[in-house]
Amino acid sequence: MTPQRTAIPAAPAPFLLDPASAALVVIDMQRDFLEPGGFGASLGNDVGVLRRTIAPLRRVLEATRAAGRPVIHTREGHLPDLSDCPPSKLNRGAPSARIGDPGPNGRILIRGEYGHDIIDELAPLPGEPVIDKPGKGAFYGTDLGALLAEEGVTQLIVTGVTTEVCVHTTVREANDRGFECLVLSDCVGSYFPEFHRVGLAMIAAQGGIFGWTATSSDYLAALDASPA
Ligand code: TIU
Repeated sequence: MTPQRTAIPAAPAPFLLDPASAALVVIDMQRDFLEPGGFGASLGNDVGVLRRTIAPLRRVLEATRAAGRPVIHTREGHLPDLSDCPPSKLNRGAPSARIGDPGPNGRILIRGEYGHDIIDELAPLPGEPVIDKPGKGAFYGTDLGALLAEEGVTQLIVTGVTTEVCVHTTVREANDRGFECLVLSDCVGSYFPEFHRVGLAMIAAQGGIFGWTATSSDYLAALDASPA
């Protein structure tokens, strides 16, 4: 049977949503990136600029849950003994605190610490998968690919932070694995407005070289219009 698809206005062309094959991916909406004293702040960033993503993402999360479609959360972080953190990542740059150092929300970017977890506003529901990843991409070193295959997912609705780092890396990984990725422009954010703008443009350039971009309101309207 041909799947029922709903066209979402998108760049560079409409995205044909097949709700039965789509999953929402929420990338790294962790205190470590969005709240003071965490990894993002240690790198010298103004973490407050990411907060505009929270309200639209919450609406997307609730609507996707209500439509009965899978929601997958990811978290970037490392084991307490740092055995999964390559020295190249640990020693890079001149941050105010390094991965594993103590901070106000616990050790920076370490699994199990308060700062590593997802912000309260977007907390996963019981049963929603949370993929812990050591890298920027959500496929590298995780079982995300197997999980999506099990669920019959071929389309990813991509949200989270940051646009040009973990969102981009994940979209590139997913695109090479054959997934159709729709990135929701107001539900992704960067510490750098210019990187955000260009990061989105890069996804949709050259006929959609990595995927599509659309607003969350256009995604929500399509979800509403889709057959149950
Ligand atoms: N620094 C930065 O912009 N991002 C990251 O290190 N990780 C994610 O994007 N999640």
